[in-house]
Amino acid sequence: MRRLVLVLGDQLSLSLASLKDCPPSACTVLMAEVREEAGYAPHHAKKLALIFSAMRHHAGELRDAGYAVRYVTLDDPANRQSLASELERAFEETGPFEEVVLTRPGEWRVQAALDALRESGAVPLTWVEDDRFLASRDDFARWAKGRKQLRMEYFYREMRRKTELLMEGDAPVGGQWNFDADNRQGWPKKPADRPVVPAPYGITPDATTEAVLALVEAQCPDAFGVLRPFAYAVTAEDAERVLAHFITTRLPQFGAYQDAMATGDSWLFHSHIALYLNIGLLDPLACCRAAEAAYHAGSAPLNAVEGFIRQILGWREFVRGIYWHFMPGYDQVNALGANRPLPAFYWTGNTQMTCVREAVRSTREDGYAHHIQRLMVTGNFALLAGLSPQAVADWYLGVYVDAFEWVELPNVVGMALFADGGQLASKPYAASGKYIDRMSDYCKGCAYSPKDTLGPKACPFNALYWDFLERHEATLGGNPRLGMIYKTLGRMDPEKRAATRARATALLADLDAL
Ligand code: FAD
Ligand code: DLZ
Ligand code: SF4
Repeated sequence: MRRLVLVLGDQLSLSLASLKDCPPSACTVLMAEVREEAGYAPHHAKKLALIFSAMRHHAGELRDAGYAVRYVTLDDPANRQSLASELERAFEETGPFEEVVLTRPGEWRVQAALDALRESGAVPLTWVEDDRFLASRDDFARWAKGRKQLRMEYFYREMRRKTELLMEGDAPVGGQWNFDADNRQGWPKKPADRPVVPAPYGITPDATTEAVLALVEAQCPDAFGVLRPFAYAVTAEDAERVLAHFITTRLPQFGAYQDAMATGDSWLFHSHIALYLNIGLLDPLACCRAAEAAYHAGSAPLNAVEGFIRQILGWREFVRGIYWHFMPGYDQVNALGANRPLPAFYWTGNTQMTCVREAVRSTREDGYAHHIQRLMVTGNFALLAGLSPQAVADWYLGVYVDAFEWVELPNVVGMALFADGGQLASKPYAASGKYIDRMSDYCKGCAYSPKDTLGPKACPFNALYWDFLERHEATLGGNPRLGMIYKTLGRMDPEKRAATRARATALLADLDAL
């Protein structure tokens, strides 16, 4: 039986579900670079290059494995420029096929478009589940059923038991599920106190990548961000090297400095592997096992290893579950009624706020900022300033090389903006400039002062923070996790409170001036 398999740009695993049980001799693989995918979000130029180059390398590996691969490039004049129309064209031109099989896509949008093609009768399409996740969509639905609240911590414990990662029988290694209390070191203010950060592991582009870089320059000249130098891995083999480099050089300090932020360096002790996990070049369980092995070998401490494993086994799987549980509709949530447009500095980095400028700088340069920059700087600012969740989500979906809606959307509307009203998080991650000052060295060189709330040089985060709490008191005031902070607000001198409100109103009236 001849099978046509469409392999998407984030399905670059040789063991992909739709290729299983089908000998290469009976299988034609279709891969297509299309404008619809290149244009549905304002993608970073490096993200376009990453996807196209990784797709081309993967096509080569599939051919080496014996598959017939029909590969359509972005600039092919016959390209109809959408996944559905390229699937239909391949079905007509290279058939006959008895079946067309697809591994379920990561995004609801793509699934809906291909379902519409199936329902039109043009292509006999069959879906198979994507088994590259440790919890299937059904597993998550079973776990979620009947629960009043969906909280990552409880999901994570089940995943630890299921995978037996860091377990001693029924108990977690070290007697605790979570070592976050040890993972909150800020970036030392004095240079002499700072740890040495290993340089990130870079890959020199080969001829295929160079051709793709030229293609992106020619075909997508207005793409956001800086394309060159390009040093990301585009093959599974090189992605494995990036992972191995992280495990030996960065993992030991990953925990301690996980939340720290440093001027000039967004990479710090993070792993920089989300992009590879999300397109199929790395396997999540293998990444967790590699970290666990480092702990057992005595080369990385438990707080670092548990923290790293929790991000992948816990957060990554949990947000995917949340996405499919609440889609469609989760992309339209707006529980706090936020509707301001995105200030231009999200794109340009042109702001006097050092923390935001730094986060946007690395975002523009590399399509990367680490989690706390995404959550507590650009995300926190968007939350406090009441920026439209949909505008903010569009930005995050475009600008990061690892951004795919199934992981981006819950992190943005659920974690950063509380726009889902608490379906993902138990409270908003709102913070004043004090938090950013504690965790970073940003404030020392900033035009604003983190210690002040009032006056032209006062950190904008401060007045916006109190104003946010006041504005949303009716919705958030009863949240037990915010009890202390609402008590402090209640005790604030009425004159100071009115002045803070006035300062916030003035800031909100002209965000672009910050
Ligand atoms: P590390 O800090 O080294 O963490 C290790 C791995 O854990 C990551 O590679 C990632 O796979 C996983 N991980 C960590 N935190 C999360 C999380 N909250 N959700 C899911 N997986 C997690 N991650 C994406 O992969 N794509 C996105 O589009 C994305 N958008 C985000 C938007 C916002 C507003 C926030 C707050 C977070 C977002 N994240 C996203 C999660 C996280 O910030 C990135 O996974 C991480 O910064 C990627 O860098 P890293 O590989 O160095 O991660
Ligand atoms: C992100 C992306 C881009 C930029 N381009 C393509 C493409 O041309 N062809 C393709 O098959 N996939 C691409 N992708 C990845 C898809 O957007 C991704 O598969 C869907 O969003 C489903 O997760
Ligand atoms: Fe950011 Fe405020 Fe610190 Fe400036 S003072 S870096 S705006 S937190």
